Amino acid sequence: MKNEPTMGQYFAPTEFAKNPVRSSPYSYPRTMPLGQFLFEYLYRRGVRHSFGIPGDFALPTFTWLEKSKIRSITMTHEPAAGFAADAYSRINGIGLVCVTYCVGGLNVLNAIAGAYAEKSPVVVVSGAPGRKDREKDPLLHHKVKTFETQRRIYDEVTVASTVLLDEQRAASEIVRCVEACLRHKRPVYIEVPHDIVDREIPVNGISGPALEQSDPDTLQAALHETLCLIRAAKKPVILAGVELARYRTARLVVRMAERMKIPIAADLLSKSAVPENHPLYIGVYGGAMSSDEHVRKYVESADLVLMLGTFITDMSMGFYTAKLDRGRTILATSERVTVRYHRYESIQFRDFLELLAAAKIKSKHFEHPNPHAVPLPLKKAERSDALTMVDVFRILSLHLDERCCVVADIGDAIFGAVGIRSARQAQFIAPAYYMSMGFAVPASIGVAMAAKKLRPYVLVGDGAFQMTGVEISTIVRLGLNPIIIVLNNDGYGTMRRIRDGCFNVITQWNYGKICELVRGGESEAAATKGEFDAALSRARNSDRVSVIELKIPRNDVSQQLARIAREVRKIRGTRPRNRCSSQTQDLRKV
Ligand SMILES: Cc1ncc(C[n+]2csc(CCOP(=O)(O)OP(=O)(O)O)c2C)c(N)n1
Ligand SMILES: [Mg+2]
Repeated sequence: MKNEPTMGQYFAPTEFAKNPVRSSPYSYPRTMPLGQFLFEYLYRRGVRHSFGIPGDFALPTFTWLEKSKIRSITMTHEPAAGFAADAYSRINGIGLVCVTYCVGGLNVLNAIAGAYAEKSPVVVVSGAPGRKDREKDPLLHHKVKTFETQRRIYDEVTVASTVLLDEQRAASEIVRCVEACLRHKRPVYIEVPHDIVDREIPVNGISGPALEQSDPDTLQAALHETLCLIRAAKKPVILAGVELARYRTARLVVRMAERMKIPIAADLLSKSAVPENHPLYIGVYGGAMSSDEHVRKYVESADLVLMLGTFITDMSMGFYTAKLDRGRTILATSERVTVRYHRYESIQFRDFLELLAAAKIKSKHFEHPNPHAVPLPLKKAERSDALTMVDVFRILSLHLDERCCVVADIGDAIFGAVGIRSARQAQFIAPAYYMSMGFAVPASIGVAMAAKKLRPYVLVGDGAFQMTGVEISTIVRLGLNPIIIVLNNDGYGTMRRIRDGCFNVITQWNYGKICELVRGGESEAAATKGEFDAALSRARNSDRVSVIELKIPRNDVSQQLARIAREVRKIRGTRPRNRCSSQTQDLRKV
């Protein structure tokens, strides 16, 4: 039964993350040191690892972290800690980043903004100046404008925030923030003044917020209208969104699809949320960015599109190339259910999906539009062919199975990854909406920590690698073994496709040398299909981190990027020009 679709470790949240609102019975003493309570509570709610960098204002907090059962991982730079915590949270159901005031907190902000945008439940704990330090508003190191600056900035990228200046309310504030994180699947901010963290705070009698419930009449009305449309539809399709992964509801949707025989497509952000080797799975839909024309045609000709947990973004809709008519869509998310032109509020996402999955509907007729979607094996005769981006994803697909998690960075790594389809279900993680470069290498640490049995396969462009690739240093220290594939196309290839200029030139590195620098792992380069295939086989058999540099012809891109860049050029009215490379740039203006 090796090829049976599995939901894998990706869908196995820790015990407490499974139960997002109600805490299990647990009695606290009457008082506890704040730092001890903070990390004990986070541990109870599912946090097992923390990513970050200390600083003087945060040292007392880090000391409590070290004493707790949560493992603290020091990274090379805060942005990387944020990306690692984000990836960890996506898999584990909640994650933690610990930093110092402003220099650390603001450094990690971009990653937390991405976690907010893509619904990833990260708790940010920041050390801070003490209550005493704040009297008379002195100029203290790391302070930007006021002592409130960092929290106010974080209000824009979190669903709850607090500064723990009041011992009496500290425990309930911690609980409020952590529960908001779990409920909304979005980051929260907890600021811990260094002179408060050791103090005893009252902790007895704290309780989580009440469980939110659906309004029964609204729920029934939404369900009734939905079921009428499904019954009438001849060719419905499910667009499985990322919230199915966040709210652990993918199984419900797969069960419903199986009973009604409705095919399932994913989008770029939700890729792998439902098993890609399931017989009802048809591929990634995203207008011009779809994995293939079959899935695009199928979704666009469907008479009903059930968008379940879907984020409708310019990226997932292929830069406005998606053709989905509101009059034939149902959009159910954690925020509301919209059936064609009717909006239903006050419905819990899970309640709606549970009823939908249990509904009695006659099976539809379904013919798979592309039943042979898995890649063809590599032929002997083609092994010496030069490697192109199309081959990269095909060859990688041949090596993937249920123990792999592809972690894609921004650039052609993510666009091309739309087309990855392996015979056996692999997981996929990428910042496919917020699109921040530098995600993948640090995120692989979060993946490895959250799901020990998953091996990360990192796809990263040379530009993105230069941002956070040095995090291999942490990977080596932790003894992790991701396979890091650097797509070296001599600069910012994605930007070049839209508009070229010397701003797309970066320094050519000797990428393989990174292993010498960090004193661990092994590296090799590949320029042909056969070399890449062999390098992947060697890396898979190694228990150390492997860096494989792929020499990609400068102007070669995946089909998805070629299509998308064409659309962006149309929208923005630009034309690609071919002016500079790291070889031709002669530093004219220096
Ligand atoms: C943090 C950040 N800075 C800038 C960008 C804009 N951007 C998107 S793709 C890209 C180039 C990526 O280059 P590389 O990693 O080499 O991948 P390639 O496009 O060559 O495949 C840039 C600069 C971004 N998305 N994120
Ligand atoms: Mg590049």
